[in-house]
Amino acid sequence: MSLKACMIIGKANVGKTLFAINFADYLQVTRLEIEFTPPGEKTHCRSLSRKEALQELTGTTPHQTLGLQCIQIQMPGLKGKKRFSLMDTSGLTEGIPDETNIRRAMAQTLAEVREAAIILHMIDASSHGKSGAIEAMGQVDWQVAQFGGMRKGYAVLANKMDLPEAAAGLRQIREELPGHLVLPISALHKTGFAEVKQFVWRHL
Ligand SMILES: Nc1nc2c(ncn2[C@@H]2O[C@H](COP(=O)(O)OP(=O)(O)OP(=O)(O)O)[C@@H](O)[C@H]2O)c(=O)[nH]1
Ligand SMILES: [Mg+2]
Repeated sequence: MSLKACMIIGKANVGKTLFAINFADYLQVTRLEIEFTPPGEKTHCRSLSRKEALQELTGTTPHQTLGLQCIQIQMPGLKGKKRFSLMDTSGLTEGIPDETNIRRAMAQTLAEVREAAIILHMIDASSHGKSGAIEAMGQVDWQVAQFGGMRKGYAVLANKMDLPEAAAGLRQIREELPGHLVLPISALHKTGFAEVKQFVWRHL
């Protein structure tokens, strides 16, 4: 039986990969055994230290991740351990991207959504609040929320809460997505992780 998947989904550059690496670290994974599945290709495994993973897999340019990257996790809790696969995915864009590789990776991400036991929908709260004026939430985030909201294991992660613009962004996200669980976090500083862990634990 394959492990239940906890999928991290969201637009490019919101911090999905940094979160996956740092959340694994928070859950006491010392070395990352990552299964890489580029779209249309076979899965291959690599073993990386946290430092190597941060250097190689995260970055400031959008679309750094172009495929599925699964980290197997044994989550320690009060009542023993629970195993699951933490699935990092390729970033989504508004509209259909021109580049074939990004298009294929996005299709691969969307195909996985149905299978996932848990969906962590990440939004960059700092860029969400930047405009000052009420800027309508993009179509992509809106649609992910509509789909995700029909299921139990769905939560929004409002990321980059360490940045000054993020407080306004968080308020805006909560206004735009009423009725959804929104957890504020900083993937960089590992804040809000206890709440995310609790949510994941409950839905496995
Ligand atoms: N200040 C701050 N920066 C962050 C945080 N999370 C991510 N970043 C930065 O945002 C950038 C993108 O992070 P990634 O984790 O590569 O983003 P991603 O969502 O995986 O991006 P794609 O793979 O391109 O879709 C990097 O420069 C990170 O250091 C955060 O909580 N706070
Ligand atoms: Mg990434």
